[in-house]
Amino acid sequence: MNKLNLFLFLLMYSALAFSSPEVYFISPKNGEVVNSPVTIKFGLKNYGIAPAGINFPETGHHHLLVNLTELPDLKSSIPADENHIHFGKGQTETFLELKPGEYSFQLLLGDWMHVPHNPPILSEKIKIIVKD
Ligand SMILES: [Cu+2]
Repeated sequence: MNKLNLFLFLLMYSALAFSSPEVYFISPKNGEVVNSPVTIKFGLKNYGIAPAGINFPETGHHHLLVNLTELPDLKSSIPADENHIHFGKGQTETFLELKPGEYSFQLLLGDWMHVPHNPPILSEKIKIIVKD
């Protein structure tokens, strides 16, 4: 490796090492009024997706938190119920049948055992309205 290549390698490596993971909603957007079924698309930067059960560094799978007032315990497995939806096959989008009303959504990445990372990789909380 010549000096220029070594320099570029170090530059790219440090850019990767210092970019923190980010999880976010591609759609819907905060405040959006939508029809049911609602298409929800998950975005993830600077991190990888792996299905539940696959232990690979710097990966995880999505969890959709619906209408939660408090986050689940970030040190243990994320519960699985209608308010904590797991995407353990590595899905990056879903369709939800929802009754009309206001909903809050938040994304939380979990590791191969469904435990949030440290520090947690958590999206902004968005609110949407499902039309009649
Ligand atoms: Cu999970």
